[in-house]
Amino acid sequence: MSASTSASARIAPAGKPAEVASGAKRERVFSGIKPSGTPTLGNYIGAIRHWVAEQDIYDNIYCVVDLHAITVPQDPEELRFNTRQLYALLVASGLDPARSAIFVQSHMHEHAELAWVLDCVTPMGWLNRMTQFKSKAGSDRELASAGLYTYPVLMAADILIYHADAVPVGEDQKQHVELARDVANTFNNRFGETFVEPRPIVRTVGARIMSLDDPSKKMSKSESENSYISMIDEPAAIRKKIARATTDSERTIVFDEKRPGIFNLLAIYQSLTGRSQDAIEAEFEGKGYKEFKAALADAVVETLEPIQQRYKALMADPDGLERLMAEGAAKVQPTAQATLQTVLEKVGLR
Ligand code: ATP
Ligand code: LTN
Repeated sequence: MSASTSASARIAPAGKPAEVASGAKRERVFSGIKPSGTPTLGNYIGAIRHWVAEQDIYDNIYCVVDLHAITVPQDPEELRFNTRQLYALLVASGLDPARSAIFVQSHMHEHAELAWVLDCVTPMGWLNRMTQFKSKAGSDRELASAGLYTYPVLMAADILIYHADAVPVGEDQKQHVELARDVANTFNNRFGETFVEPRPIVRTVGARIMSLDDPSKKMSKSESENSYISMIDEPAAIRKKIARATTDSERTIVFDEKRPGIFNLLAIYQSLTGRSQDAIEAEFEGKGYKEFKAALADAVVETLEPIQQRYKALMADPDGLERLMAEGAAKVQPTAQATLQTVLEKVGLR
């Protein structure tokens, strides 16, 4: 049996098979997001909004990856809160628990078990090349956790355990998805066809939203508050952060990659309005940064306000939220269990 046909039943809600009208199987996508802080506009533009928009195209699995969050120190209370907050924000953004399986990684012990087996077939040389480890490990690499080092293998387990065909991510995660592909290939060569080799899906516009105060760095929820817009920032905070965002001393509002501050703000505007670069440049011809920043702030507020309202309603019903999380895990559990069992047998552990 080929890897793709050995994938167990498609993950689809009861009564809604994950098949398109033509009868063809939908491709399965898997992606994850860390509860390492409040998600940012970068997470929304680079990842979440695509997941939402493409729910009817794919067979979808989305995961709040709390095991990945603890690869760097987290306050336990904050982590518990951030996991629920992130789950609620995914649903509030439009990920629909009826059309997508949405669950919390640590609720599925199979991921960590598969990761151990995959750790044992992954050469250290591959991990040494991962650029995220280099940037997250800080100045003293000897002090970084072993979990941070093997992080991409756990990510490979997340993806491979569900036989995902594709992984929609921001630019920074492309290298990790390629590693997952290599790990799948290595395992298949050694033990026989088991895993699908997944491919990354990276969008060109908005795949890498940069920090507001240092446009040479990725906008990140683990950095200082003024560097990012969080998905729950109030309109006044959004306007203030955009007004303070780094630009340059030139005057024209044009897409010029050599001017990273204004380029980044224009990229955000382009992502949120869906307009072409030419149309945006024409809109702001002869206008100043102040007018452009006000228009950008309006676009951000307009995007986030309805999400924030739904988010508040979800957070006001903690039992309902727990129920959604449990149902999400129950949906994916049979597939994860079946894959792990197959792997244990192939390796000789069963
Ligand atoms: P941290 O900042 O804590 O390291 P992160 O936001 O980079 O976390 P995740 O929350 O796991 O990492 O990312 C979820 C998704 O959001 C990934 O697909 C990632 O590529 C995407 N993403 C994160 N930051 C950006 C950004 N600034 N621009 C575009 N996409 C992003
Ligand atoms: N490493 C990713 C989060 C992540 C993920 C995954 C993404 C963990 N497991 C599986 C896609 C598929 C990050 O840091 N953004």
